Amino acid sequence: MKKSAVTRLARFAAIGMLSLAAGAAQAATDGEHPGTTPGERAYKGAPIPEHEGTRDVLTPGAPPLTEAEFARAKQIYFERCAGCHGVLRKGATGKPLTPEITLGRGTDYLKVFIDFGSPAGMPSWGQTGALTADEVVLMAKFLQHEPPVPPEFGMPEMKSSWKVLVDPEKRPKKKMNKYNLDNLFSVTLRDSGQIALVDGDSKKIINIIDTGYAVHISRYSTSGRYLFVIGRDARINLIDLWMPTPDNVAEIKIGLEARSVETSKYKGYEDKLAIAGAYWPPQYVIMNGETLEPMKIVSTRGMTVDTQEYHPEPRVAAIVGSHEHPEFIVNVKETGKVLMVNYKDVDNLSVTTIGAARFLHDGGWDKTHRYFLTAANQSNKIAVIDSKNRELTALVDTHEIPHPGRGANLTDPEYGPVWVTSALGNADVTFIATDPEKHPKHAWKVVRTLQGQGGGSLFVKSHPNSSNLWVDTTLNPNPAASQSIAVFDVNNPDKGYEVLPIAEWADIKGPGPKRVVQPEYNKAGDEVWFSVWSGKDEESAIVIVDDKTRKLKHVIKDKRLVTPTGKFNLYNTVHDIY
Ligand code: DHE
Repeated sequence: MKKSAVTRLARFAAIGMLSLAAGAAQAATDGEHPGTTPGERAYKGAPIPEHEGTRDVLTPGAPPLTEAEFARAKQIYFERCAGCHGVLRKGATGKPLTPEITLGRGTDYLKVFIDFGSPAGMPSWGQTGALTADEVVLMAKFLQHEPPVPPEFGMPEMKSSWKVLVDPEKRPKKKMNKYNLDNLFSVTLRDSGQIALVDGDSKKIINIIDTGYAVHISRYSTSGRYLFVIGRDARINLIDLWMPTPDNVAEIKIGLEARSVETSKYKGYEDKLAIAGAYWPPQYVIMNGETLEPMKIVSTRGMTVDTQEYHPEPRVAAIVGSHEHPEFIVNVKETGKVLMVNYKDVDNLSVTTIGAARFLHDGGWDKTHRYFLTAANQSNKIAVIDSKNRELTALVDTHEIPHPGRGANLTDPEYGPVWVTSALGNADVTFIATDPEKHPKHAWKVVRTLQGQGGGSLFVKSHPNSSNLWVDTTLNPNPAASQSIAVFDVNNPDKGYEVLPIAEWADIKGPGPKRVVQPEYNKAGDEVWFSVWSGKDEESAIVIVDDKTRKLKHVIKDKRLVTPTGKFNLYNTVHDIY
């Protein structure tokens, strides 16, 4: 077949959301392979924004595809596969799928693989009905062609997407509302591409604000005045919390796909700068903290920490703002490198590159805010980065797929200050000692491993004013676990956990997975908020538990709360309290 470069400015058809309900509906025959639950499929195959203007190439020797078939296969790939295999199919948490591999395997082999998946975590797309038999064959053919390459997204594209909706000089000079902003919650409404601003005191929704597609996380400026929200489509919204009704004042797209945003926390730079990291193109962008004006774009392409091979698509994962230096600390997933980006001179950035371990994902600070503990989740390690001395302090081995979110800090009765993570791949709740001064013998070692309700955990949380450690099991295949929360007494960790029936307390009628996700404290540390995350067209809720009594305190239900997932309390997020 002659090589014809088929260049299209085709837009992807609007990509249907991979709603959790669809994931749950596929639950039927996951028996083919344990460990890849509908929830995990929804998690790893989360909605991917449309990628416009890819350069499509039909490859000699690969099975012929019509233009329409190629476009359909491309959409399925971005929607279901790119999260694990990467946009360029070079491999990430999933294996590489480039033509020099796939052409040799051929259609029949690839078909079986897509249909039945693998125990290593590749979902059984055919058997579970996520893909029809024809779509399985289509994908087996598509994977033998060169991967369509989305365009780069540089300064011209960013500037054309950048809007200042309210000029800084026209914004309020003082707070124009009566809300207790310290106890504000920004709630991700994932599948509606919005956030709900909720008053933590009254539990009332203050505003529902349009943000990016498949919105992901929120972070605040250090003064607590501004809220930054990033969508998976790499759109960032800047929200002014001083307005009579807080709302958008600026927005920008910093790529085609992204997950992380953070602001400058070092003294003298408060509210000055923001940073966002993209999955595609693989890059980070430093912006003006008041207007989102893009100032500096830096690609993360480069060599992997272990084999020192070039990787064309190292995606930017978690980003934290250093308290020790004017620096952003940037996780680069596929190369396994942590970049300490010094923003003192944005035009001449100095960056310290620390080799950690591949597949860096999420993470958070120890209680002193000096050490950044972050999961290299598909390497089953936690990297400990010393933000003061700018070095790798330790690589701590854990079991399958640690997933901390930002983790939880607490004082273990025997080992002193510890940072805790749970895991996607098992029931481990892992305590890593974090005090090299008073507990040098234990520092940076796993000192305690409790057993939670099971695998499929995404987030843990505690609070300095609490004696509880909360562990979700959002993606566990057993609804009894995915619809409840486990809570440990930090003063008596070996006593085991209590299970609270959070989804039952929400009292949501009708179908839907009702997954309980991400505990988040209020400012006082006496309430814990949980999302009860159901399908896009089903009812969801936020359940609030009294931290002392562990009894139900309040349920927020509102038809505007569409697929609530992450919740970010202003005071705790600004001060890195978890
Ligand atoms: Fe997230 C944090 C990436 C799927 C809810 N998620 C993060 C971070 C990264 C990330 C890199 C850390 C950001 C930071 O701290 O700067 N998430 C990804 C993915 O690549 C993945 C696996 C699949 C995808 O394609 O997006 C993914 N994430 C999900 C979900 O399906 C979740 C459960 C529901 C949703 O809203 O999409 C989800 N991720 C979250 C939440 C946080 C997060 C709530 C922030 C936790 C916190 O407390 O800071």
